[in-house]
Amino acid sequence: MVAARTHVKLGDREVEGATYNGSYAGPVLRLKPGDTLRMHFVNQLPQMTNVHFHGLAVSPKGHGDNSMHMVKPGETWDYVIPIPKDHPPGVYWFHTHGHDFAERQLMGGLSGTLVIEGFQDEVPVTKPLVEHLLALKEFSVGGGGRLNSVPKPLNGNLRTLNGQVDPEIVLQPGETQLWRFSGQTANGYVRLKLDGAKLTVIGRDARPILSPEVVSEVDVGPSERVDVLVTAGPAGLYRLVADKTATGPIGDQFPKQELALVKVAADPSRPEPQPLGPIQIFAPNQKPVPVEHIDERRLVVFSEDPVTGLFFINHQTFDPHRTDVRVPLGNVEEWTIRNSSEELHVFHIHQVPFQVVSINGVAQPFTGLRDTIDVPIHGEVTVRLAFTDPLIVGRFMFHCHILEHEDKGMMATIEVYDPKHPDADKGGMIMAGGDHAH
Ligand SMILES: [Cu+2]
Repeated sequence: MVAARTHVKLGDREVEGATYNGSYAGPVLRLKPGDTLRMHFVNQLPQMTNVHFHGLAVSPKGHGDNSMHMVKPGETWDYVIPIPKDHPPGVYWFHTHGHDFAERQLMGGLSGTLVIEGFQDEVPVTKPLVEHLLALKEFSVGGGGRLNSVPKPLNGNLRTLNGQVDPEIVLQPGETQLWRFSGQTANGYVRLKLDGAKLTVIGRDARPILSPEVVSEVDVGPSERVDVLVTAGPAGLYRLVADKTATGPIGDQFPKQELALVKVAADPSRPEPQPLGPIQIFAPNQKPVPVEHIDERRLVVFSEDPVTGLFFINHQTFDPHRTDVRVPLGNVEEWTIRNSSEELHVFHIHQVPFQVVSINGVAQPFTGLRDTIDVPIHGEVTVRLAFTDPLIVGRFMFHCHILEHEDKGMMATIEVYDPKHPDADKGGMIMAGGDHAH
């Protein structure tokens, strides 16, 4: 997979992007549990970059999902990611995780969708349905589309679906399709709405949710994935839009924009749509985190300084050489993420899916594990994390997934160590180098 500067056509705009294999929407990787992903990565960009595999519960060490390792311009790196046999299936994604330029590199195009097959087996009613993978991306047209321009103002951002401006999606009257959105935006919230139709949310962050929700709109925040069932009404043209939304008084504004034209028309060449049966879910990995004992409780405070433009976790900006949290393997922990600012933040931790226990003190029913969660303005979210899988031993990060915030400091490091072998491997602390640096 080659990261390079690329001329990209977005609708009628010609921009200079940064892409994987020349494609603004990025390649789609399809894997099965038990597979090993081997990626020979070539950095032809004029700056450092790397690849993070968002949401995967895999090793953060060495050539694994090692976001600490930077690939310098002109260098290569071989990612080897064994996917456990019992890894939850679903939609994941991969993207640049270079600090402090992740925002502009991702806006330039550096991301793609990664599917671990098997979701349709866990939600059998979806098996015969047409599946669309729909990557939401945004491009800053304000900076003239240049790779290194800081992507402001957000108001000028162009949101695309699979790298296309206002593409067409076709269904037959009465047909139900599985639309699998991934929020591959750097900062942007997308409030999805489809003319005259309800959306049935059946999955979040790769996994099926245990109680599907029928909604008239659904927010897909930065890095979140949402699987929805859409049933077409009578023949006609409909609009899928990103409705107006905002992230708070000092946050970002997102104006309404059309995302796709949805064309409903009979198609005699395809089978007649059948009514959808009951939604049953068989997801063996969708279990709450066991709570016989909580080994540690931690407070993670997201704050910012509007004067300096810096963003903090527990009053510090990111330092890759500092280890902020050390967790012995085997711990089950409860973290309270507090937002003491006037805008939304999105908590994400690498390697470890978590259970959302409460939001602003209100207990949350268990509907499924997540790898991202919005933290409300001046509010807090408590999550429960099981650091019990020996595979995740090593150093990795947790951060706000609004990449502007991450780049400006809102990221911290965590080390999960094996108390039986505390010095066996510090894991992942390689900040530069190529094939010969290990
Ligand atoms: Cu944030």
